[in-house]
Amino acid sequence: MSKFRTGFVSIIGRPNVGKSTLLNHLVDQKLSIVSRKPQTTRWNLQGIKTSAEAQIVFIDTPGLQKQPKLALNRHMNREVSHSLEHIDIILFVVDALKWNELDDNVIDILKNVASDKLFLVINKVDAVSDKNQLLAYIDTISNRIDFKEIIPVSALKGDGLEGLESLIVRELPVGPPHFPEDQVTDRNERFFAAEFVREQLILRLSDELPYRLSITIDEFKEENNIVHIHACIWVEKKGQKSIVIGKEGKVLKAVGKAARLELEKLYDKKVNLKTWVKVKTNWFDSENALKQLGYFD
Ligand SMILES: Nc1nc2c(ncn2[C@@H]2O[C@H](COP(=O)(O)OP(=O)(O)O)[C@@H](O)[C@H]2O)c(=O)[nH]1
Ligand SMILES: [Mg+2]
Repeated sequence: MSKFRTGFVSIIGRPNVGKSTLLNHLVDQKLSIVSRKPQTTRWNLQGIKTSAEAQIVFIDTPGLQKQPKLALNRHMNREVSHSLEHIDIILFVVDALKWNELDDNVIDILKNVASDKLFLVINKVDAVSDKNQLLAYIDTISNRIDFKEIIPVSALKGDGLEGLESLIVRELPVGPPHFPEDQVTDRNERFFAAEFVREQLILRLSDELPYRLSITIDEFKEENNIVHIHACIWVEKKGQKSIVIGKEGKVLKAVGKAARLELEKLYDKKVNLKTWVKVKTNWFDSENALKQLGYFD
């Protein structure tokens, strides 16, 4: 136990590079919701992995947002800045195939971080056929900023993750664990109820609408081994309400069913999930409404 290592590892990058997929595979559990659409992750989320030799607390963060004019986007960028405080290692995740100006913005932020804390994680290498191209890509990035380690991985397939983990453990300070060994996250069951409902909406609704949704959990109680959940879906306009409900309630029904199945897996209990849709005008650009919807807890 004397050589036990413990530390915090933040996962940073622009939207869609695979940060949440990486967190889920590193902790062997689906905690963070994943989609091909930006803005899927809105909150920092800790995933805790404890082994005989170390406890690593991974922090998944929202993708860095450009020009944060809206209060919601400002909130997401604040989450990213917080995740850089009191951190032992930062994983800067990039997509092996695509670089864009948002990656440049992430580099600007990371320039203030000591390079011995910085790992460059090149994700989605499963999708790269020309490995020489990959080497050139890595070269270009490492000419711009120094990294302690550079690790190509496929978060989706799990390739390279064991190596990544052992490099991380090597860098962590010696110290006792911060969390009980069976704890996998800092978030409570309520949080996942809201997130898993939001994930199903993101998957089913066309591109713009998911950004206009937020979920609150108005009731959460366990009785006779069944978890009873009341989830409210907040939209900003009446028209959006009918889209979320769908013809004859089809969309909402499908969302409720799929989210329930995911939650039953996570909790390992039966779930009774009820959903409502309500309108709150312009919620995503009001600090006050964001507070009411739980964004500053
Ligand atoms: N081919 C491939 N796709 C991936 C990989 N990791 C993530 N993705 C996909 O990239 C998209 C964005 O993933 P997500 O984890 O939500 O990215 P985030 O916005 O950075 O958290 C999803 O469609 C994932 O399935 C990978 O290693 N290989
Ligand atoms: Mg994410």
